[in-house]
Amino acid sequence: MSLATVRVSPGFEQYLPQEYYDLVKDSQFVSPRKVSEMGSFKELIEEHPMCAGCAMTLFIRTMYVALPSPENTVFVGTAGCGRLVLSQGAVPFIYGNYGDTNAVASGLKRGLGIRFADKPKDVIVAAGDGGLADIGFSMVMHSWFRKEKFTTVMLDNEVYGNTGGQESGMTQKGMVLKMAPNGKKFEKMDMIGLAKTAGVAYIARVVPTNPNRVAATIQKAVLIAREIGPTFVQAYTSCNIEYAIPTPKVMDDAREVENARYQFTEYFSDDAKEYWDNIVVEKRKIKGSATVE
Ligand SMILES: Cc1ncc(C[n+]2csc(CCOP(=O)(O)OP(=O)(O)O)c2C)c(N)n1
Ligand code: SF4
Repeated sequence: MSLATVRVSPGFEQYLPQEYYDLVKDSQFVSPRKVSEMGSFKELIEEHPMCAGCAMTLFIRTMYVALPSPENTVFVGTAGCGRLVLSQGAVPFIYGNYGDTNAVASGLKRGLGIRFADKPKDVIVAAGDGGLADIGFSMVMHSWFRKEKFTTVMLDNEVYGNTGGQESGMTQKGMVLKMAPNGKKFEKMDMIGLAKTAGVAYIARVVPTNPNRVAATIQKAVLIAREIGPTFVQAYTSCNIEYAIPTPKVMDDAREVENARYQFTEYFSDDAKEYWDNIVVEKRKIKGSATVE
């Protein structure tokens, strides 16, 4: 998609639903928006069929607001709860078979690079922990080892939520779930350690307790993937249904988990760090310049 696709042809404004009009006139398609402005402009996602209070929706919504160039972004998702939101967003979405996301994204990113050599196209895989750490594990690892330039976002609810509560590799040891009644026997997988081993350029672990931090993390991940190499964001997005978290307590749970074992962590490879430091310096220069207002 390009901005020309969403722009309203002159004379057609009166025939468009207000919703669409708002999207093309007052959304992040038009200008970059801040998380604090969420709710004051037409977002790229509005309604979704996920469970009330699901933290994954908050995370995905924040991710949408953070996109550096939504009109030049394609999401790749798969079976699992996240695609229920992603397939309804105003950003192109491709459904990879369960487990295939990172292979699909590899081909897509390379193809877009050939077709649109003159402008960057961002590809983001967003899928569950089951889709990425279990069934898609080999595709994920090989896309990292091959240094494919796209972002992988793990929506880590530590369970197979969409299919009713099986344990995943990312479930904590000892956890009893509906379909793991004896408790999980193995440790939670260290995907961050594996990402480091595979040479991922930027890696972050984040909880949606701090939306500005989520947005900053996604922006870093997308921009570094654009220029340097693969990036990985592991996000705690609790499943209030399978973990029996009362809806009003979802954010309390997120804070508790964050404090106990899911602290914000980020890691840059040397070239990613150099690239990012330059971006920060350039941004400061623009802010400090008397001529740019
Ligand atoms: C090849 C294939 N195997 C299994 C399934 C069934 N399936 C659909 S969603 C899902 C689990 C999703 O769990 P996860 O990836 O952790 O995402 P969540 O729903 O928890 O967000 C499974 C096993 C499928 N659709 N395709
Ligand atoms: S099953 Fe869990 S992860 Fe899926 S939408 Fe419901 S609360 Fe969210």
